[in-house]
Amino acid sequence: MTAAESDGQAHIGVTGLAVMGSNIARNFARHGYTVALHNRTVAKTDALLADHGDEGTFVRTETITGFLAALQRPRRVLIMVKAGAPTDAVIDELADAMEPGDIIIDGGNALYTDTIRREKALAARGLHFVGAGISGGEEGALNGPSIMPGGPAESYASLGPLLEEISAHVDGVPCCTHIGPDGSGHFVKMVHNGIEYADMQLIGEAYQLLRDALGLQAGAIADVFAEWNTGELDSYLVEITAEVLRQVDTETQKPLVDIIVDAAEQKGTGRWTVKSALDLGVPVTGIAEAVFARALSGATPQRRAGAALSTGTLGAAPTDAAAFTEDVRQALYASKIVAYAQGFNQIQAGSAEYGWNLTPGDLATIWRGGCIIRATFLNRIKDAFDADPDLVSLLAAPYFRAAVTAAIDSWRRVVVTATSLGIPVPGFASALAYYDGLRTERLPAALTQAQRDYFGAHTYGRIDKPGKFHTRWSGDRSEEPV
Ligand code: NBP
Repeated sequence: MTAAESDGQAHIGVTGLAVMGSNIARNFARHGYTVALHNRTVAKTDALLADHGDEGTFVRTETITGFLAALQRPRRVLIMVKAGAPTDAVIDELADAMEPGDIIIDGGNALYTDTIRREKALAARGLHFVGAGISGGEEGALNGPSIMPGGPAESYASLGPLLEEISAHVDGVPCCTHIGPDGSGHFVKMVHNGIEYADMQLIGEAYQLLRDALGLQAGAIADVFAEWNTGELDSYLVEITAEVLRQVDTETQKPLVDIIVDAAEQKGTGRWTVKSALDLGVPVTGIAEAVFARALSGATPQRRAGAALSTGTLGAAPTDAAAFTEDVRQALYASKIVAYAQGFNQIQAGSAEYGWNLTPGDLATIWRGGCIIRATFLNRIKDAFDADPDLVSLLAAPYFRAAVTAAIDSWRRVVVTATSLGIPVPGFASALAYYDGLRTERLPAALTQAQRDYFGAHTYGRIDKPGKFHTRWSGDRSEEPV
């Protein structure tokens, strides 16, 4: 049903009606909300109405003035346009025509520092700006995404019920909650995407090990992933991996995965996560390895040059396929726990840096449904943070500690086997190195500190007394307190 323009009856407006915006607008309408529609190119608005206008009550508008006039006050406008300059352009146009108390929601994949900047500028004009991370892609947008809204708590009172209603629900709990102030929603969405990169890389390594160490075909590997999806690895990404591996190319009759070019692309949120982690000083090695592994896959000239490089003497392939498959499953699970532990550490560090006061357990809750990294084990993460809201590492929580203890021997065997067969497993290996790094009582960082003091007088601490010290390396080598 299409209502007439300019009657101020729409509960919410959506501007930007490409894949995501259209589906979210339909999702609102299906939940009984009247939705004002706007898109720079009006043909998209009309296409949406022609195809889905009967799914609820929509208000067709052509101009920003008409769009805003169609909304109840305070106005709630969701922007779903391309991140970056297009988002700024739309915000500027809206803000000029909106009134204090109105709410602008950016549901795009904005960089969180842009969101901080925009929130500050709009708050100065009396407008509420909500940077909302939305995960779940096209399908989630229509049927229930995971929504991570940041911004003023005041605006959430008016906006939250709508967002919670259209979000995914798990055990009756919405996959949407107020994350925190200004850029926190987009920050959390960014780290979510980073974890997604790590998860996909680890799954890719498991696939490659089953393919190259055991010589399994895609269909057989699909069966393994389907089986894994019935246990502690139960997750959307493992589920779709089985489906993808089963897909046969209609032209060649070969597994589709064997036909697709092995160069992974990226849109940038993984890179943002790693850049932010570098600034915050948080070791997110799993995410970084995943971003670099994609870059390596696309480094065509270097890979061409590398094709002729020596393997050295390779080890023998595993003889017990079932045992090796179970080892890979354990390695995947343990590495995944590390990736999440690192991601949650980044969220805690971001929260401290920006004073957001985030609640990690809430994030585990809203990631259980709707989003790409939805997984059964997020319940365990939520339990861990419920038991200890200040948990410094997931790896220290009793459940995960026990899970990794059960997996550790398999994990080491997999990394050793992969290395001896010349199969690259940067995700598995770096996760194990991180784990061993946390465990090791004396790291070589003491030597690093001494070297830094030697060439740069950067000083060091001592294990036996407080304070900072410098050794006169180029003098008599006596030590002085600093
Ligand atoms: P796109 O990211 O492809 O953006 C297309 C939309 O942006 C169209 O409505 C287009 O209008 C509008 N637009 C552009 Br481009 N420049 C504009 C400008 N200067 N002024 C006004 N409108 C402009 O759409 P999408 O894939 O639906 O994604 C929307 C947002 O959601 C993005 O920020 C994306 O990163 C984020 N996101 C996407 C996914 C996903 O799975 N695709 C998931 C989660 C979040 P036009 O029709 O007139 O060209």
